[in-house]
Amino acid sequence: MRLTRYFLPVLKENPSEAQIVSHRLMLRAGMIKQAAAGIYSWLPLGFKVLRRIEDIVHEEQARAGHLAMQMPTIQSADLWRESGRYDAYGEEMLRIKDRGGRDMLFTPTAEELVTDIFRAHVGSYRDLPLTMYQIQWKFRDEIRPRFGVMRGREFLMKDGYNFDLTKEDALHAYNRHLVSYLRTYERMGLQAIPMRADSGPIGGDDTHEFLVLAETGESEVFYDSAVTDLTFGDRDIDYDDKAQCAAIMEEFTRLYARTDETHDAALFDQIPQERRRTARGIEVGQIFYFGTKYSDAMGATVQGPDGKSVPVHMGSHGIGVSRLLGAIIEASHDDKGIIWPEGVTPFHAGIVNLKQGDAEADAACEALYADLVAAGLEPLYDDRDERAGGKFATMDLIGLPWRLTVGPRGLKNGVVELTSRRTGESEELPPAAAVARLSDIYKGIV
Ligand code: P5A
Repeated sequence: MRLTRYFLPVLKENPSEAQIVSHRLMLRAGMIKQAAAGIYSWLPLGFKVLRRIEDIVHEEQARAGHLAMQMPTIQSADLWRESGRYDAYGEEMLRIKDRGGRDMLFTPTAEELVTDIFRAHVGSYRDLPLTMYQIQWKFRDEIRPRFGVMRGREFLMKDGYNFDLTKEDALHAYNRHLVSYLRTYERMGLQAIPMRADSGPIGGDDTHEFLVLAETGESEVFYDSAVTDLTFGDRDIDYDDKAQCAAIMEEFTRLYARTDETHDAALFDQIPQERRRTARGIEVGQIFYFGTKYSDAMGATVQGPDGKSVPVHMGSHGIGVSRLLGAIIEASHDDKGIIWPEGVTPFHAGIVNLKQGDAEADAACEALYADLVAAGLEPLYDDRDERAGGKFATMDLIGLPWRLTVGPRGLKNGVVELTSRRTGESEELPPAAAVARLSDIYKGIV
């Protein structure tokens, strides 16, 4: 992409309405624009990152054997009356009437709708286990929408639902989700710690939230500092292997890590003092096992191996897809702007032409651009007729992890400069070597 053809409405000044750095940077980098309180338009740069996050979520869900599907945003109130949540959900639910006077709503979550699909089509234990998920816009009329995409009213969620014959199978689905989420967040350059939490309006007793530690986080958390030493890394996972998933679950939830809702001061005090941590975190996901809560209420049963009809065991599992942009920026920025992890960056590298209009510099940039594209990478070429300082400031603000700087002086020696956004370190390389280096960096990511 060439910057002169792109839509990147960067702001020079700090927007006064933004209280936290991720909100400020998303507005300044021209990623989002508020449409109404807690409701945002996603401009091209923001939308690109959103898509990258969705892609990672889809890939990891597929790996875990979960099936992608899509349910509508507008639902009939009738299903929600069956589960009892139409009244219970309260003011957070956006209620709508259609022209026939029928009660409708904008989905805040989709346990009822997916259970309705299940009961219509599945009758036998032989069709289990089944996990379906979607990535879909949700609406929750939050009392205090704030911090940009972090607490929106309209927000994008990955929501998955498992159906199993037994509690044991459903707990395997729970563990499988935990494992797949650990992988998902690590690919985005995040450490998200599973913490014991409260289930709220979704229900059930077993639930973990995934928290990214950040001073601006809305949740107060208590944990044993040893949990931050755990990394998922590049493990070979067989998602059907119950014992393997259970072992990983145990490894990542053994140590004390809880949100304030489930905090137990007496237990916490048993951790050696130097490892006790109280901090703040951003909730980027939550998994639930709620047994037969919805299948009982809505009559979602299957015939078991003995011919008897039994309600299915269920759980639901969410990832805050749009919130993740905020969480990633909170975790990865400096005073110049965003620093995207390679896994989610909107463009893989920026090309800065120090002397636009100079025949040699222009030709070198065009050649670099073509070579990067041929290597399967997506560059953003700043081809504006602007001074170098302004170009660098834009690249730093929008946070591409790698920058190639091309100017007449370097070209005279046959080199361009490759700079890491994270460390600020630069290296002079012949253009072909720079392309090879970037291909190498993105191997396994692109
Ligand atoms: C699980 C999937 C559920 O709704 N039902 C379907 C379950 N869980 S949840 O914890 O309530 O939401 C899942 C994730 O969505 C994000 N989230 C939000 N993101 C932005 N703005 C909001 N107002 C908002 N509310 C929830 C969180 O990341 C949460 O973990």
